[in-house]
Amino acid sequence: MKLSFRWFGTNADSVSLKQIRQIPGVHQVVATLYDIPVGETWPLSKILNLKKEITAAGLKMDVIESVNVHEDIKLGLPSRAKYIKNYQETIRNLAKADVKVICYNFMPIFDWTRTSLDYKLPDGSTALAFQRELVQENPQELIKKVETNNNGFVMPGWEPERLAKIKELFSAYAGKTSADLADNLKYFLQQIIPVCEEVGIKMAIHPDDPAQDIFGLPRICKSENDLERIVSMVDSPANALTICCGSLASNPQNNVPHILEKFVRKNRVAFVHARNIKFTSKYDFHETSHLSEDGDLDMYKLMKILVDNNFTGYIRPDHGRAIWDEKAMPGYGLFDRALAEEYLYGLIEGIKKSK
Ligand SMILES: [Mn+2]
Repeated sequence: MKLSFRWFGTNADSVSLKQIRQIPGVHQVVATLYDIPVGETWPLSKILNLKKEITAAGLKMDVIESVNVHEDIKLGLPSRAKYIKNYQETIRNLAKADVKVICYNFMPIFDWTRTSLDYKLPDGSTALAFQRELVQENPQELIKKVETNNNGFVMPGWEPERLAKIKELFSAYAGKTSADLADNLKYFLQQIIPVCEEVGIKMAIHPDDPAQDIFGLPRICKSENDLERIVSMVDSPANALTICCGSLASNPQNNVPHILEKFVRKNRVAFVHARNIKFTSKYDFHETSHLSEDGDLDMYKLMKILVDNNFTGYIRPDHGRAIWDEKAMPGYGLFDRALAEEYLYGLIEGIKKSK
């Protein structure tokens, strides 16, 4: 199992590669190219430059998160042909840079959604939080809130170009059902998984975050049954999952350890996001430190499943709290995520050595 750290690039991230290199036990950067419009092919030269930068810092770039999927693919529009062709090309280019895993998601319009980016915890730190009643009707309020609370960083999935088109996108999804969205995912996977098999890359779909319905949009990656349906759409180890523990836990019906174990045993987990959350009501929650004692997930249990099943894929801490007055993109500061890395490392070493 390889510990990794998400990094948005020199111009977009407050954390440097040098700092990541100094987190004990971390040798992998989960990287992205932030400046390429969704749907365009990632140019090989840019990918190789990114790899060069990361390698020069003494780190590896086996995982990319995310290569976003164009809305026309999710909507199943005729124009998807062009975007799928670009996606196939991007997969081939990433393989040329020895990338092994591509994390992506298939959520309509929004990437991850929270209703607060600075929820105060008793120790004075802040975390991301979610209140279900705020995502039922009009998304404009929430968009305004996210735009004014992002510490000046552009957050993944909340790019201004994307948000500007929100009304248009909502009308494009009007009348679309979960079954339509699932058909479009299946079609997409049928087109790209053969390319992945050919070049040795695994696609790892990220669950809907939160794993609940928002704004009446179809969502198809929220539960054990959803994940089962997705892995069977194309029966190949290249059609894999990102088990984001915190995302899946946000659906109170999900038994996260059971889900993790099930799909690890099927060899369909390529990437794990470790994150802890705490429920404040049936559907509302806030994120916490990664410790079992701070949240509702037992992190020891999750790590034990990975160690016991000889998981050889990649794992990273997910969102961290804002602590020690750090100014960073909400959820993606250095300090709390570095603490999480050491906690995960300690759990993994302890479990391995007590065998
Ligand atoms: Mn995640």
